[in-house]
Amino acid sequence: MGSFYLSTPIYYASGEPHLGHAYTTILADVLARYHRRAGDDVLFLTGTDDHGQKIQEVAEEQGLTPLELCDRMAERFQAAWDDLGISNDRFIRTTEPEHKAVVGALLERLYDNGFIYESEYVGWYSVGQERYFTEKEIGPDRVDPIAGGPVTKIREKNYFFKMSLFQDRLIEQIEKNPEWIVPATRRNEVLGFLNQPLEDLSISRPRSRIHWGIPIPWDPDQVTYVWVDALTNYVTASGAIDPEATKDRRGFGDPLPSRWPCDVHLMGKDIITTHAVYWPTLLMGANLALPRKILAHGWWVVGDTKMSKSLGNVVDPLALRDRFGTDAVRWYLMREMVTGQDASYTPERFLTRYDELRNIFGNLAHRTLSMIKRYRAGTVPAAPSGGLAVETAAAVAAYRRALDGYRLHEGFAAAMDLARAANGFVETQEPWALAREPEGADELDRTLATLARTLVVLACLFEPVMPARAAELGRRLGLANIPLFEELDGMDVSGRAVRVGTPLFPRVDLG
Ligand code: ME8
Repeated sequence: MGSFYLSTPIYYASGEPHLGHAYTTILADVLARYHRRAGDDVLFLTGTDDHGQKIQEVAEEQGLTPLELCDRMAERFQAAWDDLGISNDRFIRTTEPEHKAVVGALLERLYDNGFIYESEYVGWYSVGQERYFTEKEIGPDRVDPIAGGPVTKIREKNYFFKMSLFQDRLIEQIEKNPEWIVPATRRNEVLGFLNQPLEDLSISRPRSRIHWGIPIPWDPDQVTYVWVDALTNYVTASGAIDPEATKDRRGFGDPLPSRWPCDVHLMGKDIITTHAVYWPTLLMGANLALPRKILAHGWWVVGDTKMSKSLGNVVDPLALRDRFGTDAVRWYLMREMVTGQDASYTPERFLTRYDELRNIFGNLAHRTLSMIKRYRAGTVPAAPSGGLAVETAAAVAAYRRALDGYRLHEGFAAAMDLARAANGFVETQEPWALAREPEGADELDRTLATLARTLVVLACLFEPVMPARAAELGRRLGLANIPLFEELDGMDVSGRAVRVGTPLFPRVDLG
């Protein structure tokens, strides 16, 4: 039992929510639910990144004010997260007054600590990535090296943060804490980046060029660089900086009760540098603790539009929700991607993963509930468990090890293996044969009690990834709530009235 604070990136309010955003947010949701089930007091943060040139431009194109665009998109993101069963505790927007005050306070703190100076910037700016790139990074074709978009040469007055001063401290932090940036490929990538001298970071833009941002407190002709603004959301939501207390620059020395530092920042590999270099050095400059972990996952590649006989050319798994249900899509995304690596969506793999749900977990639930109904009038027999104890304990331990180590795919594979083992147990016990012999009654009681108990354990293990289906299974087993991990040991389900219902994962007509 403890507390657990985790974040997703705040997504640009310039575009519609898509599969990539959904993946990170579901990943965070699974971890949040897992930690709640482990008894932790969880703060799960997501939101939108409302400022910057890109938003300003898209709003202009659409004939809206930037705030109108952001309001509209924040609603779209929130609706998308409701549809996907996301249980975030807070949805932050960088246009909130509290956030603007915290950004101002953080900048003043850096200024007071002597880490900010004014200078001229000459460089190549990508609006797509909202960042500058060096001559070397853009190469001879002069395109942004991440998405290949255009870059523009800019010469202007900016404020700079003395990021270069923190290079050695950052390298030491990464080297001394091998699990700080995961997976290891990303950690090596960041260390590689730090092989070259770290430059200072431009943290403002002239208001004459970009008006849509947070003014620099001591120079309102400049607005805060959108990444500094955006990254600070993690501190705003934690309550570590009280904007009221900092107005007169008091309160800095007295840490407020807060959720800072964050336990894990989740993101895609595209934004590892901003999170693993800019952000920690800014925190160092402001005397704030570093986040405990930075996890950058891989890409979903949905490029393969190969036609599939079964699902047509559905190239976005989110579109499969209508037919297969939200939980099946969440299952696919979490089970299929090796956390950290890239994965390619194909309809064939989706169907394979759905069949796994239907034939193993769904089948176990259906046959167990049906047998309790048929042989014991729908009441779980009062009998000690008679098997599967070793398999259950091993599955729960493997699952918890995997989720604690952010290997979600492995944890859910362990849970599915337990369902597989339970189906094997049904085959060896042959409850239908026991039901025919009067002397088989005790063994049948033990068998059904064991299976019912295993289903409760599975509801607990699958709840983080499939909250709606797990809750439904819990209700059919007569449970008001799905138990926490600590409640699983010695849990008694005997005497509960069960309900069979329709299959949890029905056969889907693909015609
Ligand atoms: O970068 N596969 O916002 P953004 C997996 N506002 N994940 C993907 C993905 C894909 N194909 N495409 C996008 C920003 N993502 C900034 C963040 S945070 C202080 C500011 C996910 O709307 C992934 O999490 O471009 C990636 O990092 C994020 O969306 C980028 O979202």
